Parts: sequence; C-alpha cells; structure tokens
Amino acid sequence: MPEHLIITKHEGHIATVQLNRPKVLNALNLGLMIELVDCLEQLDNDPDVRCIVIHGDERAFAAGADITEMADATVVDMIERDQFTRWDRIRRVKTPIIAAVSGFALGGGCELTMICDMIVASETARFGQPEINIGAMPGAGGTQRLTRAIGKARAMEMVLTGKMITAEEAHAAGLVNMVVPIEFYLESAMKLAREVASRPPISVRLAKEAVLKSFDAFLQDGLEFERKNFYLLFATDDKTEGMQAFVEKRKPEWKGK
Ligand code: CO8
Repeated sequence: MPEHLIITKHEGHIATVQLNRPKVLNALNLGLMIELVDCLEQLDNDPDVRCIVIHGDERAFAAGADITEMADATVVDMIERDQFTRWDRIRRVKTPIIAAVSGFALGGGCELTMICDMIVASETARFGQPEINIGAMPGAGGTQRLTRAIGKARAMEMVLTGKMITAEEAHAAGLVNMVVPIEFYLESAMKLAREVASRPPISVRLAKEAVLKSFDAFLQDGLEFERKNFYLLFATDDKTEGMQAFVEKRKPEWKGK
C-alpha cells in the first residue's frame, strides 16, 4: 500500500491535516506539496470547514524541503518545477490555518509554519532556516516572513548562521502564539481552532484577509527578490557540494564558487 503523504480528518468545523513522511522528518517533497496544496484549497471551498490545523508528528513538523530532490537540481530544473506557484496558492487560502508544531520546523518547514496564520508550539519545537549550511538560502518566504515576525537582527542571525531557536525563544520573539507541554500541543491548537470556528465565518475570513494585507505590504516584491536569489544559488558549486554532503552525511567543503 502506498503511504498517504498527508492525512486529513474532520472534527466539527475543524479540519486537521497531518504531514506524513515521518521517516524523513516530514521533508516536503514535491508529491507532498502537491497533495497539501490541493487539500488546503478543497478545505477552503468547503463551507463546513472554518479553521484548519496543520501538524506533523512529535519528532518533526517538517525538516524542510526534501534535499534529496534538490541535490542534483539545476536552476532550470527548479524553474521548471515552479514550486513557488504552489506556495502562493497557500497564501490565497481564506480559511484560517493554525500550525501545531512539535520538534523540527526547519527551512521550508519553518516557512510553512509562517505562512499559516498562527502557531501553537510544543516545548520541544525548534524553528530554524538552516539552508545556509547546505549552500542554499530560504526560498519560500523565510527571509521575508521571519524578518517581519521577529525583526531584522534575530532573523539575520538565524538566516546567516542556520542556528535553530527553541519554542520559548520563538515565543519571546513573537513568532509563535503559545508554548505548551508536548502532550497538549495538538489539543491546544484544536482549542484555538474551535474558538476561531465559533466566530462568524464571514467576519473571520474577511478579518484574516485584512490582517494579511497590513502584513503583506511589499511582501510580493520581497518574495520575488528572495526567489531570484534562491534560484541563483542553484548555479553555484557550493549548493551542489552542500546538498551532496548532506546526502552523503559528511561535512561540506565550501569553495566560494
Ligand atoms: N530532506 C530530506 N531528508 C531529510 C531532511 C530533508 N530536509 N531532513 C531530514 N531528512 C532525513 C535524513 O536524511 C534521515 O534519513 P535516513 O534515516 O534515511 O538517513 C532522516 O530524515 C532522519 O534525519 P537525521 O538522521 O538527520 O535526524 P537527526 O535527528 O540526526 O537530525 C535534523 C535532525 C537536524 C533536522 C537533520 O535531519 C537536518 O539537518 N535536516 C536537514 C534540515 C535542513 O537543512 N532543512 C532545510 C532544507 S532546504 C529547504 O527547506 C529550502 C526550502 C526552499 C523552498 C521550498 C521549495 C523549493
């Protein structure tokens, strides 16, 4: 039986969507992203669904885009895959989305939490943009949304060093809404989702849209700039070396080329 890359459940007016590649820490491969985005759009068109909760498992929300899929990719491959169009479709979902995060939320995984509207974190959650350590950089909004959420100094440190921050640090910095013990992280996200779902649905959607408008001023320009630089790195030797080194489980050697 093929594994389901995502698992969707319904509870009242809440839909939960689980990222389901536990063996690779829910790395976001193309198949998973296709299913996830199609699913979010379907849920968004379902009038019974008033709030969506996305989660992984206790070990990882998602440890980023799937590096094995990108290790040999050229700029042209990446442009042809056109993955960011899919990420833009998540941005257009009008139903509020809560990320329930336990364990790693790294790279594209951290970016996925930030495209959600609120984040509920387990005490074990770790957030980071470690792309720099594999010769890449954030591509799905990390440089833009992280900077808006936690400010330039802290975002710069995370993006340039790849260092992770703890759930408490993320909370203090304003990235996450609440931190709870691991056994309650899903239930806490559901509780928040139920609160949102109990409010008038049209008001909720229009209010979400309006909050995003304030937040998203100039976001498009920033996203396009980030994408250009992300793609550019696929023309460097260091990106190939960084990703190959990850796959081969060795330390990369940077050439600056
Ligand atoms: N891609 C593919 N496989 C992964 C990934 C990943 N991102 N992360 C972990 N895995 C795999 C490991 O290779 C390992 O597989 P195996 O068991 O077959 O060896 C398995 O998951 C478990 O991982 P580890 O053994 O490494 O577990 P540890 O607890 O020792 O370490 C870490 C956990 C620290 C999370 C470590 O796995 C790690 O550093 N992972 C990579 C994190 C990373 O660099 N993420 C960024 C990826 S690039 C990215 O997200 C760019 C986004 C750009 C936009 C998206 C659209 C293109």
